[in-house]
Amino acid sequence: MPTEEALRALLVQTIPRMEHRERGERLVVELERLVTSAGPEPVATRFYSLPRPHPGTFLGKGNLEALAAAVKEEECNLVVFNHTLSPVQQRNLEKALAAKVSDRTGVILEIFSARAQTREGRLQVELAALLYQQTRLVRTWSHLERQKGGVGLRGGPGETQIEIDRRLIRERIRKLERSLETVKRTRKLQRRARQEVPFFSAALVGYTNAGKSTLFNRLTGASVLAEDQLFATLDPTLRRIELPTGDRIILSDTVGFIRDLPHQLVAAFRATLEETLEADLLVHVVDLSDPEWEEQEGSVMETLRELDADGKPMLTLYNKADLLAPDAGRLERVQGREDALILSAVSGSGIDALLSALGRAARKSARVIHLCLPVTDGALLARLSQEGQVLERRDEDAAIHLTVSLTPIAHGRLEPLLRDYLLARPAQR
Ligand SMILES: Nc1nc2c(ncn2[C@@H]2O[C@H](COP(=O)(O)OP(=O)(O)OP(=O)(O)O)[C@@H](O)[C@H]2O)c(=O)[nH]1
Ligand SMILES: [Mg+2]
Repeated sequence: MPTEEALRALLVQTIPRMEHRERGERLVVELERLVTSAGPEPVATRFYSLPRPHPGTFLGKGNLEALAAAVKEEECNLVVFNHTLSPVQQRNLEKALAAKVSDRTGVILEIFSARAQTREGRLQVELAALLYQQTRLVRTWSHLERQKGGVGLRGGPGETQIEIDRRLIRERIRKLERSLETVKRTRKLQRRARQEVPFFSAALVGYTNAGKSTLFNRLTGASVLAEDQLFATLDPTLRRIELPTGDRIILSDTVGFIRDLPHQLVAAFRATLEETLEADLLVHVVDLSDPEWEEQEGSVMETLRELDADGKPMLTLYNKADLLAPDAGRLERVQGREDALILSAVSGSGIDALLSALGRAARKSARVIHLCLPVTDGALLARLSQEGQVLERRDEDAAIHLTVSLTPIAHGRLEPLLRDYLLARPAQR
């Protein structure tokens, strides 16, 4: 068994007919980056024209022979299919090719398991890997072994070993689900605490590598890992920022999406994603410089639909404009779209317009109320300035006139306490 550093990967892309080669090549660019992000070195690619996958070996006989020869010729010990393989196909291919075989989901799981930082993240990734593993009991190349607490499957298990492994996996899944429940309960408490925060919240979402973290860092002055790697970010991060208008908002950065996101991953990450998506506004970052930008934008929308977050207010950012020629056709295509901006997180062009748009969105959602409080009610005054933003204050002998901006959530919470003091409009001097 080769060590991880020595993994040389041969990539396989099938296309319905050879005329589709161009699209196939674009899809392989993404697979190459996925494989590199996971560790192995992609050394070569082979395209096969395949109208329909073969149930047993995915590729038909002729193509399989050609692939086996390519594996030898390129001295590869790992073959990665840019498709979903059934457990049976994966096993048969490993035999026929005398190399490790992985599909796209396997690669994505590898990256996630290497990246997960928080306890919840690690539990979710392990759960996703086990749900995937449960159906096949063939390792991709290292996961479960590398993970602390993994069940440590041995390669090429015999029948009885498979039975034992199945049981171990089932037990481990149950245990993980219980641990995740505990973590989730804790997070729920934290979330309630967060909802006390009186600020408008915006969540960055988008395809992996679109530039979310780069933008997040530019806007918040944080230094979240931003890299030319797929799934650089895994765990959500939140920061408070103050807009030039003085409006304060909460911005979050989170895991990127990818086309055909393995459903085990969506399921495992559902809780985290849903929580992030509870924001008042989704800021969808699209890499306009990527030839696949439209497909990527579409698959993000699809994932949002799966998570029931597609109805949320959304601002779309067409990023990496600095990489496009000023007369690029796609700039024209997105120019003037409603609720959309063209910008560059790296050069900074368009950032001012983004800040204004965020300010407008924050103000639009805010409830501005006018109050006349008795000076004796210090406690209520304190809560108002804690949970809202006091825009105006005028002190009189026995009363304080206030204009306060509240988020819808804070408004709902404070409304019963304020009822007696509300004014329809600011009091006249
Ligand atoms: N030229 C250019 N490069 C950019 C721009 N924005 C981001 N990048 C680059 O794109 C790569 C990915 O950026 P990230 O910010 O890590 O992307 P992300 O969306 O957070 O990606 P994940 O966390 O992997 O989902 C990095 O190499 C950035 O430097 C931009 O406006 N112009
Ligand atoms: Mg990121």
